[in-house]
Amino acid sequence: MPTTLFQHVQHRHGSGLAEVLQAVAAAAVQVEQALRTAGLADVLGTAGYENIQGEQQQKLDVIANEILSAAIGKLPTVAGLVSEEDDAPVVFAARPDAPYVVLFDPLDGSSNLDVNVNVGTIVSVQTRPAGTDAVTAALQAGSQQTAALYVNYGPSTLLVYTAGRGVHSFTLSSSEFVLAAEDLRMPASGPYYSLNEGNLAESDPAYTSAVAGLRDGSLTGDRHGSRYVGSFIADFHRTLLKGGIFLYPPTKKNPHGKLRLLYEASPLSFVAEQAGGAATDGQERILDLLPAEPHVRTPLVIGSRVEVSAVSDMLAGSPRE
Ligand code: AHM
Ligand code: MG
Repeated sequence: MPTTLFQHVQHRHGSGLAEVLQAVAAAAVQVEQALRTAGLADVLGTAGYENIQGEQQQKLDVIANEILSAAIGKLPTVAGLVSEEDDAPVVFAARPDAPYVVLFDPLDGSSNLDVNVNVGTIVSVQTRPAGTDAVTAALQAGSQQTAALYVNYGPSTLLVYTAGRGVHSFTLSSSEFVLAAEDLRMPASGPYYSLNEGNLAESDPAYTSAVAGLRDGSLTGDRHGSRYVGSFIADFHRTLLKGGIFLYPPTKKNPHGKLRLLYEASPLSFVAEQAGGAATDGQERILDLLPAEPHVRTPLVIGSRVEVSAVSDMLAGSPRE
């Protein structure tokens, strides 16, 4: 009998967390169904309004947000949630003492949907310290995360999670995620660098030097090829399995980087570290950053230990925004 996500999490981390991750997984199955028939159901394209971060919401962003928010909102163990698509955290006033808060990007990379490229759902689970409210609990450092999870909607739909004891991968088989691989390890170094090279001209020159060094082999001793999908989950998942490095530097347009700390950078940094990789904002470990507000952004350098360490050394002397 294949092992389900619920069984795996329950066995290793107990029923409380298993119920939360299972609710997310069940919501992801619904999102996957919406994505699979998107071209037929008139749900591609923009919804006609922007989220609080000034980005065009796609119709499927809105649909995925509703599906995840409803599933998580039903859990008696969840005190509040933070979604990329909501202006403010949602606090469940009826259960201020519930143990968990859940932070998520319902559909990351959604601007790629019209061209049928992989998209993802990214989730972070924090435990509420006794005596704190849900918003304070949501604003803890990433090092305090109880669990991190992402779903990669692609040729196969995969769910990858960590709750601090390794990284495990599940494949969607009809309506259930079943265990595909336990204890994934990110190679110590790998063949690819991944970033939007169009942004380099308006980034810190130290990033240009680091990328040149990755390309010509002078940074780590190995030459790196280029891979960039422009959908974070697709670029991260490749980096997890094959090794290498993903970078989203600060730019003129996004002086603090583009990716959001709490529900993009932080959960994937937890996964990366649990798989033997590393993640930094160029100066500090991502998991040590303390968010000032729910939608805060961060520069991100994430991937194999060798590449992240070499790029960090190169960035160490560069000025901070
Ligand atoms: P989104 O959360 O609005 O979808 O934006 C995040 C996405 C990531 O998936 C991806 O890594 C990045 O934006 C790509 O940005 P760019 O198009 O600037 O390269
Ligand atoms: Mg996103």
